Amino acid sequence: MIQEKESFYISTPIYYPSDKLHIGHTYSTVAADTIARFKKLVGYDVFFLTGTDEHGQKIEQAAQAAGKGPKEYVDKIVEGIVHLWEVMNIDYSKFIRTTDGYHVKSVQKIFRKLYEQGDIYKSNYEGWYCTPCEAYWTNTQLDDGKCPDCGRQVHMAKEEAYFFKMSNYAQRLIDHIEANPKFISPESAKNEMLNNFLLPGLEDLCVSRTSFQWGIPVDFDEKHVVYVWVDALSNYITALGYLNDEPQLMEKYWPANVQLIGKDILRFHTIYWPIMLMALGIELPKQIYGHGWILLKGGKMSKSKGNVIDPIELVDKYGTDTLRYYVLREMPFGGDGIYSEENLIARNNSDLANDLGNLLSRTTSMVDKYFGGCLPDVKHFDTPDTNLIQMATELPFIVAEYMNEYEISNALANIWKFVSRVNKYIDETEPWVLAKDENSQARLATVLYNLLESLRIIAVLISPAMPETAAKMREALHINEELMTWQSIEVFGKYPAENKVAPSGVLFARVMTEEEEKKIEKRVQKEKRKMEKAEVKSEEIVAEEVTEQYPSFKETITIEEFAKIDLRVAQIIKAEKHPNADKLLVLQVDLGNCQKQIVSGIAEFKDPNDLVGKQIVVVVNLKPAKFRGMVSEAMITAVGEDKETFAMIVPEKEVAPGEMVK
Ligand code: ME8
Repeated sequence: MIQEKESFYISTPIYYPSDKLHIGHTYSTVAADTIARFKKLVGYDVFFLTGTDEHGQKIEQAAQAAGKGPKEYVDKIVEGIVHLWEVMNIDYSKFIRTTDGYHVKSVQKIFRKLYEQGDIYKSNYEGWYCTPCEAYWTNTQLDDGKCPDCGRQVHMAKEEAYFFKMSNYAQRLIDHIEANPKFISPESAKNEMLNNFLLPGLEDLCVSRTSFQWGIPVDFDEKHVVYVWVDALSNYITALGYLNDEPQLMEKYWPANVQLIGKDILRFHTIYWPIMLMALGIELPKQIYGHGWILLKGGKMSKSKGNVIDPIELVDKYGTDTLRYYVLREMPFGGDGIYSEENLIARNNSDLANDLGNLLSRTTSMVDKYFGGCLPDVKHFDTPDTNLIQMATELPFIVAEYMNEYEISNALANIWKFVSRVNKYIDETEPWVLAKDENSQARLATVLYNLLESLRIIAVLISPAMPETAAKMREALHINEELMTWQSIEVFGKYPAENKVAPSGVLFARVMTEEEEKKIEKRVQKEKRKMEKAEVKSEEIVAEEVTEQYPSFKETITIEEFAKIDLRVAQIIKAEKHPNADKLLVLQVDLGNCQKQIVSGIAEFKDPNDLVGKQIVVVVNLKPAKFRGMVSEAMITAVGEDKETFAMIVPEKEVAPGEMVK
């Protein structure tokens, strides 16, 4: 824990409003938001900057093609970006647009200052120009005659231009990188920048353009506009008031603690940007972190391939926190990750719906059922508690260590190790068994208390990554904001005694995978074919009718008669006591393509908390019947008459819900 409020400044790249933002952009911003929220949680005074990079030839051309003025064109797209960040629950401190007046003025002052002090000079530029990247390249830099950054066609261009004497600062930058090993992270990015760009020698950078208009004019030579990267990179300081009206933010937050970027824009951020800052006499950011790419199985996402993944569509289908969790968990920080919707669904179903969601609903419903929602303030500790409490106490330190290195995926993996541990604790302590023994009430209350407290710790730890889920958990646990602070989880046992909770709602809904859907479709088709074949076969059997008598428990039936009974594997998704009958349980079961309710007389044999998640065999085409007002649409299969002998019929291994029993 830090003693005083230290400042922490984090930025994302500012996005081009020329394309629809996709899941890759979302990753950058969600990762930055998670780090910002974490730093706030542990007590920093955080400034989190994001925004849009709105100038340049590419945008000018796109606006022309759309028959709009460039400002009108970008305004519309920026609206969509702001909306996307709202949907993704991004809590930025400031959203900068490079068309904002204060930014434009500061950039003009920056350019003039660099010119007046001799870092920028006027000359002619001739070289290979890549329009989409807005970059000039030399012959040797071209990759097979194409742009080395994007691989597209370049063309020869010549223009009067201003140049920045990069070489003046190259050695200082090399020294800085060597003296500050984490300045460029990860290590691979640092080596790439040193070996490919800095050590071979830097050429002067062309920092103005005359071939188009849509940019910030050089105020002392108006036919030039400022090179879009000088304009864009400056945003990190103009947003803090550098050379404009409110420089106090600059004093408070600069130098930035971490500037998060994708690895494709490393060269601009780790070479041009620090050199610009050196020339302006400004301290360098502490760290530039180049994260990997979200790729698709077939490679990069691109509009031309038509395979861009739209985050809004995913949020509509799965919810904000499922998407946030997925990108944060699946992307190794620094490395690339492969996006697939099946993996997203699998994470949602296993980590979120099953492991976390069920843990919360099981716990709150047990507290409700056994103690009317309010645990008595008595404690009876036992062996399994020691390990659980130790793990819970160590966890915040482990998570903080990973988060301080921006290894969000590892931080989440450790939180989920604890979620599994807590689930195992329920199996070890068997609260439903304790509930039946009058002498075990103190022990039962202790177990349930430990569960509530563990859930509170989990809620605090996941709050930077999944703020909405953390808030839902806080509500379900019925605790105030003070118990959601970092300090409050450094010691186990802050959950208030005799606090009242109610059974929670569903945190994450289980989603059927495309594979499951396909399987069901395949099964339906297979069954159809079988039925057709069976008809033929049954005719054959009829032709060879057997007349002898065979022993039988009940009257013998034909295969056609048996085929009338539709037996299926069902997954129990909810189980609770019948409100008006002690002997009955009401089960909700998943049958793959539908859900059914079953009212069953097994309350004396089975604890409902024990049933959720189990697969059983049920008869699904029995005529529905009502039991004390509740409809039963199917029937479970089981053996036994009493507690000792009772056993449900279950498949030998997990199968897709809805699978036919034959
Ligand atoms: O580069 N996976 O803007 P931009 C991960 N305006 N990250 C990705 C990605 C993917 N599939 N696709 C893009 C720019 N990104 C400039 C920045 S900053 C002064 C100016 C990341 O909208 C990309 O790496 O093209 C970059 O960090 C960010 O999205 C913005 O990309």
